Amino acid sequence: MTTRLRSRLRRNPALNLGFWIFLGFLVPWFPGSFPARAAETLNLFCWSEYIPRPVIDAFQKETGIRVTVENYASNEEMLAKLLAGGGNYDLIQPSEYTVEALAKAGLLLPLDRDQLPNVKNLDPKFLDLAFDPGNRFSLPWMVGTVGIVVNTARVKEPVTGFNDVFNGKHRGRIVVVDDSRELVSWALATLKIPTNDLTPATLAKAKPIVARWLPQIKVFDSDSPKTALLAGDVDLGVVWSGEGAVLYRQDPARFRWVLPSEGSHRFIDNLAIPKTCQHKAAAERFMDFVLRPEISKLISDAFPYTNPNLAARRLLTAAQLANPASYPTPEQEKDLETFRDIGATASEVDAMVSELKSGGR
Ligand code: SPD
Repeated sequence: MTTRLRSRLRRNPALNLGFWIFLGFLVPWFPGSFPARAAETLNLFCWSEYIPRPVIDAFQKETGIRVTVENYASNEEMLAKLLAGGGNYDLIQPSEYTVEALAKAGLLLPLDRDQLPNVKNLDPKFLDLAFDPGNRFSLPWMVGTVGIVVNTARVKEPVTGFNDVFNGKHRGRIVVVDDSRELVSWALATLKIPTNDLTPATLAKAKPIVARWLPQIKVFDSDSPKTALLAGDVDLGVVWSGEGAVLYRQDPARFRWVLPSEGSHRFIDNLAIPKTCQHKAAAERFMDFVLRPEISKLISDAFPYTNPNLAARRLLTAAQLANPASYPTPEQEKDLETFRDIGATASEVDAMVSELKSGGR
């Protein structure tokens, strides 16, 4: 070392390697006194009431990755925000038909299976389905149905299907999820039209039925439709199965779960990485983290949908597995259809329901 360099180091300790080693030794003893390296981030964009806070906290603690969460209440809301840009979302939670639409439009990143060893825990029954062959872009989060919750203390007559809910006797005493595609699919079911046979012609047939039903509904709520039922504000609900399962768990004598006799469908909600993702490694790390059996069990404890993770399901109690809203019988499962992407008709469905809701004919 030249004499000039040695004297520069003496005058400017920041240039001295020994100084940095010493600083590195001090930092763990005085946390907070030194500026931290910017933490890695993961921006989640997910359905409300679907990812328990303790799961996010455990992930943050283990990985040091800072997680932000923004919620949505429908696939359509998520799509609109995603396409508008600016959200910086790293991981989204689309249902099957929305995975299909996003993948077709080239808006999802392919998953790196080497980063996802816990895929082995998933039930093959929920993998490699038509909406995402080979699960190139998505992995199942939770699976569910849409069914009827009856408050048996208030409704004494038998309720077996949509026609009983919307027969006019329960006007102003009904809560439903606020989802246009759902509403239209229920109307199609009463007409015995297959749920994916959605064209302008079948939509026109569903229209008068939806128009007759809408004024009977008191509450539209996709986030927490159980709340109106629990509060006694309504007597009947057409809700996500996980919501029905929470009510059944709370008071099985009071809240009955019914899969509509006209037909129901099965949704498969997934995790997927949008093309605009900025933190792919963190997104895949989260995906694999939630596929651990003990983490996935926490999700089932909080939000009792059908868990597609077989290893996690082995950790559930007999009572959890016997909840009729969480786990339909094999007999019931046989008849469950799954939504497919319906392309441009989707906006017609939305437009029709919005128009009817605002009093149009
Ligand atoms: N609170 C989570 C609700 C998830 C519902 N996803 C269902 C989509 C049906 N099209």
